Amino acid sequence: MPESFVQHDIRESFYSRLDDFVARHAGDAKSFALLIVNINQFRRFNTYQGYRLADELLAAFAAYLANVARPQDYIARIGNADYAMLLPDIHNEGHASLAAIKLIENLKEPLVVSQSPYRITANVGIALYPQHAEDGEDLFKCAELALNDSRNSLQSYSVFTNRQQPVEVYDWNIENDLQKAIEKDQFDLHFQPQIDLCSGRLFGVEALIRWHNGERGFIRPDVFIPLAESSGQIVEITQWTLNSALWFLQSWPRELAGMKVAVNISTKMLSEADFADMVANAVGIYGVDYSQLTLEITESALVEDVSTSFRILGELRSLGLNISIDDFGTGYSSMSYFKGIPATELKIDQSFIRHVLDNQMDEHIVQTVIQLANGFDLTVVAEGIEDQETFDKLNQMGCDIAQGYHIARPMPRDDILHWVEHYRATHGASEGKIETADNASTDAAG
Ligand code: G
Ligand code: G
Ligand code: MN
Repeated sequence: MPESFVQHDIRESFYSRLDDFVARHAGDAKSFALLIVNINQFRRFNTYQGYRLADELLAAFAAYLANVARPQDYIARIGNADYAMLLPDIHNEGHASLAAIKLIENLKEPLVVSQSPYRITANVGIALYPQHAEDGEDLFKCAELALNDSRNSLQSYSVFTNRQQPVEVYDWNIENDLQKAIEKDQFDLHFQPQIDLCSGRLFGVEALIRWHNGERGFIRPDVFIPLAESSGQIVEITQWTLNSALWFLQSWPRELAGMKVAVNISTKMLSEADFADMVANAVGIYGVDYSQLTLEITESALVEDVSTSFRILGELRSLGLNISIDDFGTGYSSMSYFKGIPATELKIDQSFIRHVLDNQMDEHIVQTVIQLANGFDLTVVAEGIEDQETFDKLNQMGCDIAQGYHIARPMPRDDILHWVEHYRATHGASEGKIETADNASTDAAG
């Protein structure tokens, strides 16, 4: 039996094998690599396809690893969706990276499970003996840190570097804590107002998720959303966000009825077959009007898989929902998409708004996007407005809606209700000038 035959080892026997490897390589300047390979979305596969198929997937994956490995490599399953590989005679990072690239590239061919093809992706963390650590336990830690780094940075593999060490978040089982956050209700929505540039009327609010973890304090969504995306937990989080936003909408005081709430929707949700049903169900439960809910999808998500995203968004659009293209200008979408874009709104990315006063190129881009939006009958929103001059400039350029710290920061539910009350009482007299004195309310995570 070649060593690369996959042993469904418990962790302990892997650790002793790792120690053997270290003992065998100690002193004679020979090096080897430890790779930890994690199957993405395995938990979801288990949930949706059932454990029988999941077990077959594991068997197919193990066979796959054995097939790409050399005879002298050792492979073991060390966790639910984790495999470790010990690769002798790997002398440097480049050599180890090549092994990881080979493994990842060949996975582009779908695995056949129960006669059906399944596309599997994996992340790989790499550590080298003796360069990164001189004992098994530390080497294992380095490979785990590299694996986390690869997931956080959305790269398919990562080689351990010292910079991965001090950052606490790498050393943290964030998935576990995310699960607890869902169960223990640690998420909160903050709301940032959007106003009509021309009339000054309140247009709606954007809901932004906040996570307060008891031990680690506030964790930014740009840290945990990508992790939730790769673990599959994004589905539950999106469900939570939609429900909370709709609950908020339904609880508006009567005079605010008709206000819109915008929810950010992760790219990953567009590949959920039942996403449109999920949204329709949630709207049904709260009895709000479809036209009061806006789904914000980043432009880059939209162009990743145009036919799928257009189809799903078209479905949602036909229900009467608003679809906003977020971070517009950063996704390199082709002008030809505009003919069929199932959207109602464009949000010009903050990076263009920031320099609209002092950079002519950005001014041109903003003006072009406004014209484009007008031509296709889309509402155009500028986000990231931080001063009155920018606000005035955008108004003069014909932009419809404004959002940004200059108007107000995202704030908790009770604060936004007060803010809106105050705003409505005063904005009539302010003639397009935004009063900033009263909206000092700060966003805890912002
Ligand atoms: O609030 P700000 O730091 O708050 O948000 C950072 C990023 O996180 C933005 O890109 C924003 O779109 C995204 N984001 C905020 N709330 C949510 C949410 O509920 N779901 C998803 N998918 N992304 C969110
Ligand atoms: O990707 P998306 O457009 O959803 O991101 C919204 C993000 O922009 C949130 O993190 C929100 O807190 C932030 N934001 C909102 N207004 C401003 C602003 O005026 N300036 C800056 N720097 N960030 C802002
Ligand atoms: Mn947004």
